[in-house]
Amino acid sequence: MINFQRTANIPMTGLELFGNFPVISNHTMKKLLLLLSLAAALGCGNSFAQKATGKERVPLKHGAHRQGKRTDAAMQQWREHGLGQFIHWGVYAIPGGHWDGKYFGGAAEWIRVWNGIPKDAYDNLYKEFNPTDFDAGKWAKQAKDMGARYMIFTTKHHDGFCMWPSKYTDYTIANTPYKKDIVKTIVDAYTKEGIDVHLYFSIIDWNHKGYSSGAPTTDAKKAAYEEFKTFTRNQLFELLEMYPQIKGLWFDGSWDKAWMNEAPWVDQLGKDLREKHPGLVIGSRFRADENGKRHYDTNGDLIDDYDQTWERALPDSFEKVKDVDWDCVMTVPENQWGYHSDWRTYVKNSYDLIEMMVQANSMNGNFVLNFGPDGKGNIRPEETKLAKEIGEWMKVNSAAIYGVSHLNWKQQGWGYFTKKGDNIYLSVFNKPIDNRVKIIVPRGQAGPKTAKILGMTGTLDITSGGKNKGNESIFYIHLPANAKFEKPFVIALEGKRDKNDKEVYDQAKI
Ligand code: JFZ
Repeated sequence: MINFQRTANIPMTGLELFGNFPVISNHTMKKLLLLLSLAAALGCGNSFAQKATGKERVPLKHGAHRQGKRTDAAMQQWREHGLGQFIHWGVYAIPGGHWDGKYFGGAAEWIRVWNGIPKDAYDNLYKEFNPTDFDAGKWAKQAKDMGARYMIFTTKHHDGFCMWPSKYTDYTIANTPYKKDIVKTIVDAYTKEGIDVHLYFSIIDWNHKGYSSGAPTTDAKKAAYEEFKTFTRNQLFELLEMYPQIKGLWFDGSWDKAWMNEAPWVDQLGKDLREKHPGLVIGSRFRADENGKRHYDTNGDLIDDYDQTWERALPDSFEKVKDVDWDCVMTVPENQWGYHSDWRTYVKNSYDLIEMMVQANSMNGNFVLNFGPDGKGNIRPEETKLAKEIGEWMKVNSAAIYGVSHLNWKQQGWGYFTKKGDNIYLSVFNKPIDNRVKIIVPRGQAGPKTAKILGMTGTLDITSGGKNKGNESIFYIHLPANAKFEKPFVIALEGKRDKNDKEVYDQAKI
């Protein structure tokens, strides 16, 4: 059966299949038809299942190059990270959302597009960039203490300023008063702490004369764009050459029409980068297919290694996750990535963020929290406080985050499930008023043998609530009535109940 499924999985329509058999006997034809209808009826294999629902797969040259998740060790490592840190740092940290005393309400790293600021003034800011307080070791230590297992650093944002001494432009850190290679310092310090580094790279570059946001129209613009493509390619290879320890590239800006029109070229670039750097992890925000479809190609398959669409947002149910790897990148205020000295929208607290982290991991996603250091190289006190509080939580509860995956038990109002091997974690954000944490175990599955709260000694009583109409087993895990919970906490369920475990049926206590 499995073998049959594999053969049937080759994406061919019935017509194409017959086209491959120029001489076909009646007998063979009947056999083939039988096979085809069988496959369709059983819903085996993608092409057939989709045909049965009326959707034809379109042959694509530059769509997804794989169906299903990557299975190699490098990707497995990425998948298990659970928590990451994003750092947006560049010359935009100097104005920090203000120019000439005026407040810019948009994302601070976008200030250059603001009408209130002359472009050439912005483009000369780098001459003042001198972050004398920058201490990569301190940042890396803080990230480690927060529990981050990977980090993403902005090598070049949309403004085009390079935080490494690129030999392909003068608009780099080498020509600031600071001079030193910031990317190298970051890569070394984080790698030393055992944190994987991924490099953010914007394919939008407002500083390059050949860059075009729309499809270039004139011959001169087309030629200039060709130069920009070569420049971009050179810079990417330069980054891999200079920082061979990095694990992935986090692309941004690929919504640009000019870039989207270059599907074959970008596809080849991706292949070459992967060849140069085996194991390289690249998300879905890198390239479009030949029909301009981004993230998911024309056939609905994920482009590249993980879904990058969850930016400042989380899926509200596991059904929204299309059985792919994904990350959620999150800002502390509503939408500020680079340093803004005056946050005026709601600022998330550590419980908001811990809940989002758990939520993401309960649906197989990694959670990545953004930091925007200031122009001198300091991480602001608000972010330091959050990192500390998340870290304190992680010290006790990280088992519910690292290497976990989705558990298909019915979600209850108290919080979220994650699982690792046979262990099940219940991250409780809303403590039930009667101190009973309810779980509904699917039909045919055993309930838990033991329950304990991470960071506390002793086990919790588990009582049975019998079976419901759907033959699912209900259990109540009893919280110690006198325990004070000041933070979200995690209950770990271990082992499986067997026939000899006496069921004590719970009586409502209120
Ligand atoms: C982009 C950048 O423009 C922004 O400055 C920041 O670096 C962020 C991480 O990425 O912003 C986006 C990208 C994608 C969407 C929205 C903002 N999107 O898909 O909705």
